[in-house]
Amino acid sequence: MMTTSWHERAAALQIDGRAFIDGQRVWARSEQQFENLSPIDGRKLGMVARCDAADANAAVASARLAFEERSWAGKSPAQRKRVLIKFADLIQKYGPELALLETLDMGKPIKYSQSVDVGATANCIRWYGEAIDKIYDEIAPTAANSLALITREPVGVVAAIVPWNYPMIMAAWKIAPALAAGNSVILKPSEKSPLTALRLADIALEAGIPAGVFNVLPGYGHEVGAALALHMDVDCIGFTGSTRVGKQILQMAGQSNLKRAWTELGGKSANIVCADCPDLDAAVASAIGSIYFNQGESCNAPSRLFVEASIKDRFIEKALAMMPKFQPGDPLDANTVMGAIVDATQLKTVMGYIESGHSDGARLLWGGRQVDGESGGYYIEPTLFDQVDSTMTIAREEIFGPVLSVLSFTDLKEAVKQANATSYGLQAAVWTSDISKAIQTARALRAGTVHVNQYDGDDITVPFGGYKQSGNGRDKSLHAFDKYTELKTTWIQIG
Ligand code: TXE
Repeated sequence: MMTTSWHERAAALQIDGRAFIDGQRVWARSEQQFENLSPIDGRKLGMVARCDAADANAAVASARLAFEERSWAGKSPAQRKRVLIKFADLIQKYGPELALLETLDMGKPIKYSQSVDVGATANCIRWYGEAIDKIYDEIAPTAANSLALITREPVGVVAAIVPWNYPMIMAAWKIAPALAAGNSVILKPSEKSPLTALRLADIALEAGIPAGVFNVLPGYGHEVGAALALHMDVDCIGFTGSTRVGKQILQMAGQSNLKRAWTELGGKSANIVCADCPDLDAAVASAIGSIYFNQGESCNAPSRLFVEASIKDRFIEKALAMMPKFQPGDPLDANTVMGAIVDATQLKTVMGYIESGHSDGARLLWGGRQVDGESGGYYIEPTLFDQVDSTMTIAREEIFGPVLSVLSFTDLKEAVKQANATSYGLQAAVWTSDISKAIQTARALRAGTVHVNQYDGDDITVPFGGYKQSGNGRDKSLHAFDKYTELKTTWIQIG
């Protein structure tokens, strides 16, 4: 029996662009809408509610009421655990639909929407659900005539503002620990990729999350996003996006009620391959696979490759042999491994950086051109520049596209110094057979995550976040609870 192609499923898909407030799908109070186009071929996916301050007020009021009435925070840890596990199970049940929406919205290959994004989203929500009745509070070692309890309490109403590169995963990293801790949550997806966030709201309600506890407000950042960041009744904001907007978020938190503000921002991660690399083929496969995964639209993409001069020619030769595999293709084709750039703006930004690589004197070894999709859309060849130096724009600024800059070094200390010399500090890697060199280099690299002889270390159990202007706080792991809870000390007089 012929399976229905993803194109046929897309054609049959019904898109609901309404917001989700107080347990119901509603259009914006202003009745304003925006057109949601797919980067695959520019097709119109549907109209989406363009929420603004009035909708933010309604969502915050509903979230606050739910929190005050303790319809969620008042449930036992075991009850909240069961609901979040059910939420995760339903995400997997609706996985194919969610994967299709994600690919249509932002252009990533359906192969990965299915095999990475759906699973990572469900696993994140399940993991935090399972953690709820495993985390204990404390009793402090105080004098015998008193009892001091140290307890974690939900912070209250949490706003989560997320980007377009991994819409569901970035949302799950925020809403899962926030909901697990008993908060009410308002999610603002990127205007470039609102659809899966809206479907997650429907699914959360089906799982048993009470009305008001989880709301989704699609719309523009400077409108409904800013309304949430400035809102006097939002207690905490979790933001993932550009460093530029992250700075605005922190300012708005200060201008309003000094809400807790946590930011996961940009990156320009360095991948350092020494001549004594234990497996050169593995280093090449990792470097190339990691930068072109998700069209290079990953904040932790290893976009600066430092290769020791004595092995650089061999490295480059092996890398060039891999490049054809990442030629962009139809994201709805199950064999495609690199899809569309999210929109015309991002395509123009990336092409601008490629132009600067030429003008700064870097040597283009592969790609560098826009590719026309069969019926429009936004595609760029996997691009590799050699003879890059750290003064060049493509070595200093985050491109957020399929562009790799190759630099060479003879002195590892100098390579580490250059690796640390950007405003970012999200991730880094070092490849060497010498364990002492690996540990010393990992300690010297100013980054929130350092990989040794790999780049794809990833697990919900480890914290994710950056040094310097890559943000503050951490997503994932039990450490994420620190962002969405308050610590309370309760003294009790004894006798
Ligand atoms: O970011 P933007 P984008 C970074 C990535 C890149 C950027 C790409 O490195 O720099 O994010 O995502 C909303 N008030 N990361 O272009 O423009 C906007 O609507 C309130 C790092 O989407 O910053 C969207 O929902 N909100 C990360 C969100 O902010 C505003 C992983 C992000 O938009 C706003 C993923 C405003 N004034 C991407 N303006 C990591 N480090 O983990 C915009 N928004």
